[in-house]
Amino acid sequence: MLKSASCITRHPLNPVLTAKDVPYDADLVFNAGVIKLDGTYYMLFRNDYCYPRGSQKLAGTNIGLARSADGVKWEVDPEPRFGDYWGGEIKRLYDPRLQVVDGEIYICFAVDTHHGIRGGIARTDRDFRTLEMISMSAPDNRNMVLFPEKINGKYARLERPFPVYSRGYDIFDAWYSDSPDLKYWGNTQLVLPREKVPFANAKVGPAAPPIKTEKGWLAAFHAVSAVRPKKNGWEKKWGKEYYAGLMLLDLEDPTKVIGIAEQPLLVPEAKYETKGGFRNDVIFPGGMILEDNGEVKLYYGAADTVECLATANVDDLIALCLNK
Ligand code: BMA
Repeated sequence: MLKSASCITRHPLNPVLTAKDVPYDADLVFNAGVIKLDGTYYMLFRNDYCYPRGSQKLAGTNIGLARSADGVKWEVDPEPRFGDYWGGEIKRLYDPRLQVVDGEIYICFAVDTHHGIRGGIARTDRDFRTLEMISMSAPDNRNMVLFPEKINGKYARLERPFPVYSRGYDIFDAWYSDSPDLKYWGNTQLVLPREKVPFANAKVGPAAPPIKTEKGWLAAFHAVSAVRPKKNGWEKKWGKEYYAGLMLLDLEDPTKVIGIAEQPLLVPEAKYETKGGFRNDVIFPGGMILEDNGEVKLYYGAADTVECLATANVDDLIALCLNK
């Protein structure tokens, strides 16, 4: 039986954001990106809404903005931030991940298009009003996250291309690419192959954008196991479990894994992770913040339905990666 690491604590006010906190049509509020700017926390969250509201008939996806003074209690803006009608080639944007590099705010999205799923990188302003798409990967690729600074003069990202022919059913890995300008990406290298993660029998890929520590880049990843399909959520045949994993990457060369926690960081255990959601037993981190006192706030989508927070000490997380 897998268990969550003992060094991480779920926040007692979990879930910290749900559809009830959203003043417009909202049903599943999850897989958010979070950053802290001048003492204020900003969250962009995915909102899958139903029509009629609460009907379990999914009607669309948009991206909402929430703000917080303490990272726990959130206030949602009156309107969704980025709409769900894109026209043309793009069908929808979802699973936003936020990062600040050289003072600019970037959002990585999964982008469903008429010709495959692509990883998009966009720039926004400090009010999160504008969206300038800078680059879109070739399909299929998603779960893209940016490192918080250039490494050896290049922007750097982790990503999860998903090859459907060559690796076997749903076996995907985490990769690295870098870029001089966020537009042209190359130097693509394998970072975390699925077989290196003992608790995943299916895909692994990036989750929250990495944070910098003295010992290396601390990077949360998602790790998926295929299990017997079960019906205890909205979806009739949901047969996967999603865990949060953790690894430490070399500061100078982030394609080098210094350590991988042999046990998952978070395993679905709490009621809001295991019962009555859209897809139960899913934990998907999208934001990680390192506070000055060494506390790490990890934000994660639970059961594809609500947004949660767990906290840990950064040294404990590093020790976990080194299996100490
Ligand atoms: C993935 C994505 C995520 C989601 C996960 C679990 O394929 O769609 O957004 O959280 O599945 O349903």
